[in-house]
Amino acid sequence: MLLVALSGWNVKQWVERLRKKMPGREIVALGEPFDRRSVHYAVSWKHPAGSLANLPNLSAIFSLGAGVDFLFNDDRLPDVPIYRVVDSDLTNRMSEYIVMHCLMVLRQTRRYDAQQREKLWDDDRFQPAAVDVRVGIMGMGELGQDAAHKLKMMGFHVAGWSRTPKQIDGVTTYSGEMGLPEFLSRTDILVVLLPLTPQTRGIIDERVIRGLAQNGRLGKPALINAGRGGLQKEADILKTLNEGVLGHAVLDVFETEPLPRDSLLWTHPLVTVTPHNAAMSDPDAIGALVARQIAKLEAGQEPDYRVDRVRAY
Ligand code: NDP
Ligand code: OXD
Repeated sequence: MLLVALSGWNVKQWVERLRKKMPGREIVALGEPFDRRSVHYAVSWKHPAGSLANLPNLSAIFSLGAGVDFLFNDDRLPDVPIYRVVDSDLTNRMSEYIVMHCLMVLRQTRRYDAQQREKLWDDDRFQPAAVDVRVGIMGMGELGQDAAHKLKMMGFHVAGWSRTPKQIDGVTTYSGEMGLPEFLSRTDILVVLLPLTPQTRGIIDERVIRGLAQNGRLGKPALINAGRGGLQKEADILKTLNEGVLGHAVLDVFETEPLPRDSLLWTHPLVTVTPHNAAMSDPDAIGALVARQIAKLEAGQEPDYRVDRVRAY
């Protein structure tokens, strides 16, 4: 039996979707009556803490998202393998978001929107080209590497920062705490695609923002965070924007979601807010992935995209 344990998503729709992908399999939603001994697999998106405990025959948990930080908030999470989402549709959507916002920062669309509202024809029409601008990506995994590739195609100079060293064609790479200062100092647009772990929580702080290049063709550096809100210190982002250290922040994720109505980020002229939809997963693709993963397990093979519980991503 497959247990569907979700919060904030339409569980009925997910049960129906998964039943279509796996006809004949018993699928039950958390909240309905079921025999806890019959559950072999669970799918989760922000399941209520403790709800996956006491399932004696559970053999795997499938996250319905790429990020798995929510799972580790559950201190009664069963000690079984966890698999996450890696999906080309999701990856493409994230790269669309990153490339679009890098281009919008490059071409100063906020400035022209404001000028249009004022009916102002600006004679200072100079625009730097992508080849004049250095993008730095924190997190060079599935999403970071695809975004790097597509940004390079647009002409940007791209560097990446990760936990372990990497060699990626045409991308300058840095790793670890030691590599961070040099990576930041050559970055005009900082793109954050890290997972939220105990090591990365709060990493986008004043120190990191002040480390960004102040000598770039854009004038001030920009920040784009589409990883997780817990990576950023919003007070530090506001402070550095107000002090003129940071030129623009594009934020898809927030310390608290939904972003509270009284957050100063909503109305700040140098902040772009999107509602955690940089890369919404296509539910059908994710349902099909879960079905393929279970089929692999039952054929005696190891499913893909296993989460390392020690690294927590
Ligand atoms: P991956 O696990 O494939 O990549 C993670 C990258 O982060 C790796 O390069 C890893 O380094 C690096 N990393 C992890 N910890 C550290 C650290 N302490 N220091 C430096 N680098 C570190 O993840 P994905 O690319 O698939 O996804 C990234 C995140 O994007 C997800 O965890 C999720 O939070 C977020 N996301 C957001 C969405 C949205 O709509 N806003 C949608 C989907 C995902 P190494 O390569 O050395 O292991
Ligand atoms: C994810 C997300 O992690 O949508 O998949 O944030």
